[in-house]
Amino acid sequence: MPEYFPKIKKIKFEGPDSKSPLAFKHYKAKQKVLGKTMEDHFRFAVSYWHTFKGQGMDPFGLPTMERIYNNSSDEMQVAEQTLDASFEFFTKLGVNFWCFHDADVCPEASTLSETNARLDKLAKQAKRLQDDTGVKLLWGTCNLFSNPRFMSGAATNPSPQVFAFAAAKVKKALEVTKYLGGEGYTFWGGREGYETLLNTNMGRELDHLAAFLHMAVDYKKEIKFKGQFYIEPKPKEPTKHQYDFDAASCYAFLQKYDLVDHLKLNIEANHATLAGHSLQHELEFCCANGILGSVDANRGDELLGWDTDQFPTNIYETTMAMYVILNNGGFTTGGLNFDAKVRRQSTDPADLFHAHIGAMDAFARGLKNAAKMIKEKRLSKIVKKRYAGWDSAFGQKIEKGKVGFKELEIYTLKHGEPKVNSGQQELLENIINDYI
Ligand code: XLS
Ligand code: NI
Ligand code: NI
Repeated sequence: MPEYFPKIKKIKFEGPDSKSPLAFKHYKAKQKVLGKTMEDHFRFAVSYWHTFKGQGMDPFGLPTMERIYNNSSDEMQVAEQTLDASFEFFTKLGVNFWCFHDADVCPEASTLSETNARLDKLAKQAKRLQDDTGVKLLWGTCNLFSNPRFMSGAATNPSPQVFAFAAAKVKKALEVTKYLGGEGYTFWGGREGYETLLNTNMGRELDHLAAFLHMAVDYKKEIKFKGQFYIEPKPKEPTKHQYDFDAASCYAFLQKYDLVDHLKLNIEANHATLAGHSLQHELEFCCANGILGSVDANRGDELLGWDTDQFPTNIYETTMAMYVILNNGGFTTGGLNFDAKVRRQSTDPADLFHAHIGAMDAFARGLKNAAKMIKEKRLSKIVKKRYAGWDSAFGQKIEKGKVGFKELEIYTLKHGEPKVNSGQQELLENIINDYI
């Protein structure tokens, strides 16, 4: 097999003093933190679409990135070369997982059955590469947004024929994900939303989306696919309004349609900020409701209002994210998938490595910081104290539903004005900075 990244050797841990751009300074796969190796904490995954199919196109310009694996006019040959190149990349980088959409790996043919036959062929190759390298599939997914047939949505399309086409695609994607031993499967509502309410029957579309997910749940059972289903919130882009707006609206949707037991959430940092939240907020919401599944690790740009999908580099953010994730017991089926792309001007193959190395190091630092915060309990003690009143006999009576408005009025008339306590935000912010 030819080498596709001949200038790059296996990336090693060299420690914080290393000046080598192609080495880890903080991420050491086998190093234990809070009793678990870093690789097991993170379960890092590379996303196939950005890293191997992204070529620097934007709405104003053509691709900027040349890759040797694209050097053929035969699209199946390109697909096969790209798969080989990707596993060389995963191995050299030292990540244990990958994620892909059917359409990233497999160029669509003119009929569904031909496309499926192509996908089978490529899945076989992927399986062989997985077996050879030990790299596993964190989750698979289906692209229901690029082809023009999906311009008005997939499960929420006004046409039942498009709904059926989408169902057939997801059916196949589930089979392939199962075949590859995928630990999960993600539903991101590519164009499940609307551009204008003038032509949209929102209630009907939501019912259809739920029906679609129920069919997926049924089929999952039928084929005995054991992976975890995820739904990935995003408020806008490509449509003006996406139904899976944020974690809270996904949760309400899942509850209404009796799907909570079947789907957890895949939270993406840049989608959180597009929804006017922080990544930490979205994670915390999921933990509070027992629905955290996996994370698409990236970041947006503070000054741009779209999904820039940049690699995470902000240590403050990785620290707070890991703090929430660790406090929730860490990942089980999920992991950290770098749903991120290098900038359009970062045209060297080496830039793909720099991007991932930087992101993995940023998370390693976040993990070490968060572990120290958890061990030292400076933050959690203050939070615990802030709510201590609820642990008293009086607070417990309320929490356990033993008193109502009448008793609380009697109590208040007797005890008068409650004492107010400082929220100590600045103190807490200073404590965090002690760890960064
Ligand atoms: C796009 C989404 C997408 C999903 C997978 O914004 O993040 O990449 O993660 O379909
Ligand atoms: Ni994503
Ligand atoms: Ni995104």
